[in-house]
Amino acid sequence: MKKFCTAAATALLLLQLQSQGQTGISAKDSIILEHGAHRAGNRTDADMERWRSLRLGQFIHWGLYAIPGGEWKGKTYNGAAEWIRSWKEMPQADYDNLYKQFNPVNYNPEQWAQQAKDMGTGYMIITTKHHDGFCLWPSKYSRYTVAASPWKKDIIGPMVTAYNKKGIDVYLYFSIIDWNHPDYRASLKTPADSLANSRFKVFVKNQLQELLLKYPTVKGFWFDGTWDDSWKNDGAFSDELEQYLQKIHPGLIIGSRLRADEKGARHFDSNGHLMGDYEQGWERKLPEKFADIHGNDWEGVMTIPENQWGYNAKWAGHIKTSNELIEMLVKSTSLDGNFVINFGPKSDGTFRTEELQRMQEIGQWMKTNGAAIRGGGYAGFEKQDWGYYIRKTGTDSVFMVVCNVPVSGSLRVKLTAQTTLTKAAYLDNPTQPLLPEVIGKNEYFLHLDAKNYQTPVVILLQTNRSSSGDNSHFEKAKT
Ligand code: FHN
Repeated sequence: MKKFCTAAATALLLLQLQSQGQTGISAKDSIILEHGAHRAGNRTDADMERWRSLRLGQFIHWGLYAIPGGEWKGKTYNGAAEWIRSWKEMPQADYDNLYKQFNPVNYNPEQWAQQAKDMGTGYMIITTKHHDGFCLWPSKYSRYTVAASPWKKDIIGPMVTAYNKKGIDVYLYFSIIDWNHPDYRASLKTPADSLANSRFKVFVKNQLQELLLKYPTVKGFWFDGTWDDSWKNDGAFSDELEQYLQKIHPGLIIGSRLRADEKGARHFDSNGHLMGDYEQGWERKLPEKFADIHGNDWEGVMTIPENQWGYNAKWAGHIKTSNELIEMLVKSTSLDGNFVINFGPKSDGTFRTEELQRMQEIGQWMKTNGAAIRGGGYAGFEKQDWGYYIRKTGTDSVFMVVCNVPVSGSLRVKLTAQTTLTKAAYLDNPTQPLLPEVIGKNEYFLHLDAKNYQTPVVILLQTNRSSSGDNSHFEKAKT
């Protein structure tokens, strides 16, 4: 039977959430949760403001799975390369011995950081430990680490230093699932399982604390592998863990994948409120419209092929082009979200050609148009078929990112009531005239130059939000 909400603090939180329209659950139907959401609305501190402003991220999945690269003994694994250990054709003992071959002699963190910088990346996420349990840092709590490999050295430290030097923030991916750890249990069926799980929780906490102490400049954790029963049925622990980590590392950013509430609800608690600092459920998909994000900070993570995160020698199926990825970045920004593109380096420490090409092409576009992305967000205008509006947050400057140029070359610009257009200009060529045709009080046509656009074209609009609807400046300009 549901317990009805009586506690003053819970009621206050609920009222705040309801007034912000973040929940479809009325106060009457809300239940008391000890381990549900602890905050109404988004974080407003400087760390979170920065995360929100960066918009473009680079995800790197790197680990032992890069060695087989989706193949074992001449056979091709159809799943995601980083899951190959779970394939029946690959004996687990063979996988668990791959660390003896991990020797990325061409690993050059400074070059990686430069490439990421050139792509326009504001932050990066690196897999410190994926589901296989292999640690890319020399953890004192595990023997299954880089220290035991022929490479011997830390991978993470030099990466954090190199990226930070280029002004790129670093986030640490950490999988709770750990196939290598003797105490990891997906579910707890016996008292012995529960004992093992208790030891495992201490191990997890120790490793996370170790990572924060070793790499104090990191900005947050990116948790994964939190869907097993053993984890999601222990909301008290993940709650305590999140609070502990944010206490020892103030400002630390943690998405919604870490926690479950005491009823096993993940991401959103049983009252429908987001747990964690941003919504982390957008994996290989993006929200369609602004209403889908319910006012929450969010981040989408995307693979270049269909579903490969770690290195797979044979990419199959549709491989996203740079323009597709740019459009996803633009769409995410226009919906107040961050967009993170995944790369899976080879086992020698280099990137495949297709990935390098995308980094360069996206970088080229960002060099000219990055001003529309960084610090951009939802504009509040009705979406049009040509693409996406992005507002330079807190200003009257709005970018139009045109991803589909109509055959007519005419772009309808529809602003909200009381908003008029005062100026329109190409972002890459502000002196070239772009005179709006006034078709209504708050409606215009912009006529693009007839040319073959190879990448999304960006137009910067200056708007006046408290206007009387006077468009005479354009009429004058036309005569
Ligand atoms: O199983 C993993 C997968 O390998 C990859 O790491 C992605 C990244 O978001 N997360 C998991 C699936 O949700």
